[in-house]
Amino acid sequence: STYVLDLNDKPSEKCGVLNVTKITENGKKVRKNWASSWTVLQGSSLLFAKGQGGTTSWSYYRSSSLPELLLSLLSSWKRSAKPRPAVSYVSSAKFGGNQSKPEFTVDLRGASVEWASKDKSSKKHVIELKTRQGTELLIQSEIDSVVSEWFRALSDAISTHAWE
Ligand code: I3S
Repeated sequence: STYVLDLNDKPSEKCGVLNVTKITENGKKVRKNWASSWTVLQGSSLLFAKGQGGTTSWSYYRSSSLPELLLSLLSSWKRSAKPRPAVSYVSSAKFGGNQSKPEFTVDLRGASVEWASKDKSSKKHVIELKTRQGTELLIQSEIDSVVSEWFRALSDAISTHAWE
């Protein structure tokens, strides 16, 4: 698990488990579907991999294969101008007998984050992320410090990549 902390030392490279739901997709409102997702921020990309069952994501976290997975993911992103098959690393990887399921990636260039207003969710510590493509996500954790760190990391990533 210390490997994960190493990655998290870099402001725009961060990973962890968050509760996530889309509320809008391509400008159209969609039904909320809160799910626990393994979340990776790398540069201007935010990737969500949904675990099967609530504990799957934590089993990655503890897995010794995680650093290799993330490093291959990160180096593949860095190598290719267009970050195309990054998700396949996640989809082909098995940890502790559980198979991960790639959900989606979000392009943070031109996106915005704010603290979600009360009418968006009854939950505490909710970030609202809006992409330029018209997708809106709510991102939440019961642990307020976790959400605060993500708020800062996402804001940093958005401003760093704003002019790309
Ligand atoms: O914004 P809403 O519609 O109150 O969101 C709640 C619903 O999505 C609810 O599921 P149903 O669609 O089966 O009613 C979820 O269980 C809730 O978690 C949602 O609200 P919160 O306040 O938790 O985001």
